[in-house]
Amino acid sequence: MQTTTSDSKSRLPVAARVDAVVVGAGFAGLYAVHRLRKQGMTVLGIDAASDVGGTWYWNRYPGARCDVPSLNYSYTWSEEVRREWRWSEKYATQPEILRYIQFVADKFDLRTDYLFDTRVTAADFDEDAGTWYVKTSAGDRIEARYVLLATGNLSVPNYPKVPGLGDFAGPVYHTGKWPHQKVDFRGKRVGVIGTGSSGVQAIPIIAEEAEELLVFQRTPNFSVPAHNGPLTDEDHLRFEADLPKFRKSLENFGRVPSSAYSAPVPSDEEQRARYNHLWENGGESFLVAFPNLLTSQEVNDGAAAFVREKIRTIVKDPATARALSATTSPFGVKRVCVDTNYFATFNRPNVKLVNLRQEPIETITHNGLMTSTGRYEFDELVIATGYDAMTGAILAMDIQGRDGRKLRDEWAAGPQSYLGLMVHGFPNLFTITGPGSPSVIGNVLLHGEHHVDYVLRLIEHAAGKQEPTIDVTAEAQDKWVAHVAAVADKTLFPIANSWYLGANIPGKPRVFMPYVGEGYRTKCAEIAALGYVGFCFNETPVLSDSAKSA
Ligand code: N01
Repeated sequence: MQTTTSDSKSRLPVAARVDAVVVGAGFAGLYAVHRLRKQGMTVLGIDAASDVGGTWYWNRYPGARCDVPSLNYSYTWSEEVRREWRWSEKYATQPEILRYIQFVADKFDLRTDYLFDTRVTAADFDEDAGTWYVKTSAGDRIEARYVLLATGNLSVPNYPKVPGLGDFAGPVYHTGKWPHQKVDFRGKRVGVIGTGSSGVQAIPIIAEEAEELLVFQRTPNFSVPAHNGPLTDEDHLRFEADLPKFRKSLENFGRVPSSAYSAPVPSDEEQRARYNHLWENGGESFLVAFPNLLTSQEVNDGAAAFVREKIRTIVKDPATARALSATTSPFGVKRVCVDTNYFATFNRPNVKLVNLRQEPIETITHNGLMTSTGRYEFDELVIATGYDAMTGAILAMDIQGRDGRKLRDEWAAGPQSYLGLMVHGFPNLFTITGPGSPSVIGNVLLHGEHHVDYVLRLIEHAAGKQEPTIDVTAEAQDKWVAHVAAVADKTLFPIANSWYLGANIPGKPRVFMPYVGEGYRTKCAEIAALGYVGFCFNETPVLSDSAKSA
C-alpha cells in the first residue's frame, strides 16, 4: 500500500492507493481482507469500531448470544481454525464469539490492514480513472479499484421516535451499542423498550439482577426455547465428520423449498408430534418443521397455536400470557426469537409487562415514561428497538457511481441489485450479503463467505482486462429484483411488519429485502459457468443465449 500519513505515529493513511477497500471488520470483512491479500492485492479495511468484531463488537448487552448453533456459526474456509478452536456451548455468548473473531484476526494478522475508529462517509467513482475515491470521518481519501461493503445487515441502531427521549435523566443503553464495562442493574428499577431477539435475550438476565423490571412491549414475538448446553470434544468431532454434508446443506440455508407449494397439510397429530419434538430440542429448526410452514396459512396457524399454548402453560397470569402471545403475524415471518427462560421471566414478582397496544407511549419523562393511561418510573432505560436493517449502513454513506448517480436515489423506492451483490451503475462496488441475497435468512456468516469467494472469482475473471471494471446490466438487475419479490410474494413473509421489509423504520420503503428462494448458490454458479451472464466487464455485457438471439 502506498501511504502518506499526517502523523508518523498513526497508521492512519490520509491518502493511500490500494487495490481494494473493505468496509467493515466483522466476519465478512475480515474474510474479504484475508482473501484479497492472498490474491496478492493491496487492501485497506476500515471500521468505525476500535477493533474487529462487527456486530459482535457492539452487541454486548447481557444475554447476547448467537441464535445459530456455534458449530454452524463458524468460518468454513480454514481447516486450521476449525481444528484449533473449541466452542464451549451450543449457542455461544457474545464474548466467546468476539474471542473467536479476535483469534482469527490474530492468526492471520488481519488487523494490520485495518483503520479502526474510522467511518467511511462517502465513495465516488471516477469513470475515467476507473477508481473509487473513498472518504472517511478522519479526513482520509483512499483510491481503490474495488470497494467491498461488508457493513453488516444489522449494524445501524434504530432509536424509537418517542418524544422526550433526551429528557430522561438516567442512563440510556441501546442493545446494539452497549457499553464495554459491565452495567450493574443491582438495586435499580429498569425499563426495557422492545421485545425482539435482543430484548428477549436481555430481559431474563436483567430481571435476575434488577430490583424491578418494566417491559414495554408493542408487539409480542414468537420465541422458541434454545435449550442451550455445553459442547464436548465429541460434538466437535461429530460435526467435523459431518462437514461435507453440512457444506452441501448450505445451498438451501433458510430458503423456502419449492416443495412447499405442493406439500400436503400435515394432520393435527403429525403437527403436534413434530412441534413437541422440536420444542424439546430447541432452536430455530422449528422453522423447518414442515416445508410449507412459511407458505401455507393453515400449517402456519398450527405452529402459532402450538407456541401460544406453550406460553399459556408457562406464564401463570392469563392476561400476561395473552399479551405475550403473538397474534398479528404468522409464525416465523418475523425472525423467530430463540430464548432461555423468556416467558417464565414474567412469573417473577419483580417483572411487569406493559402492553403498549393498550396504552401507547406518549412521552419519556425525566424519571420514566407516560403512556396514554399510566405513568411508569424507572432509573435506567434499555432500548432494544433493533436496527435500520440491510440498507441502513450502506445508505449512511454518500455513494456516487457512474454519471454522478447516487445510490440513495437509486434505492429511494427500495434496494435494487443483481444477486444482492452489485448495483447497476456502481462498477467494482460489491454489497457483501446485500439486500437481494439470502443474507439474514439462515446463516449470514456463511452467506458472507460465499459472497466474498464469488467476488474474488469475478475479480479474477476480469483481471485479464486493462483497468478492469465489473458492473451489472440494468436488465439483469431488474429481472433479479422482480424475482426476489415474486418469490417472497408466494410466501407469508410480506404479511408481517418486519425489518425484512423495512417496516420497523418510519418512512422506509416497504420492500421485502432478503432472497428466500431455493438454490441461490446454484444460481450464482450457473451464472458464473455462463461467463457471468448479467455482469458487464469493461462495459461489455455478458448476455444470455436468449438475449443474444433476440
Ligand atoms: O430488533 P427487532 P432486535 N416503541 O427489530 C420494538 C438479530 N439478532 O434488536 O414489533 C415501542 O427484532 C419492536 O416492536 P414492533 C436478529 O436477526 C440476533 O431485537 O415494531 N417499541 C420490537 O419489539 C433479530 O431479528 C441475535 O411493534 C418499539 C423491538 O422493538 C435482529 O437482530 C440477537 C418501537 C425491535 O425488535 C433485530 O433484533 C439479537 C417503539 N417506537 C438480535 N420501535 C442473535 O441471537 C421498535 N420497537 C444472533
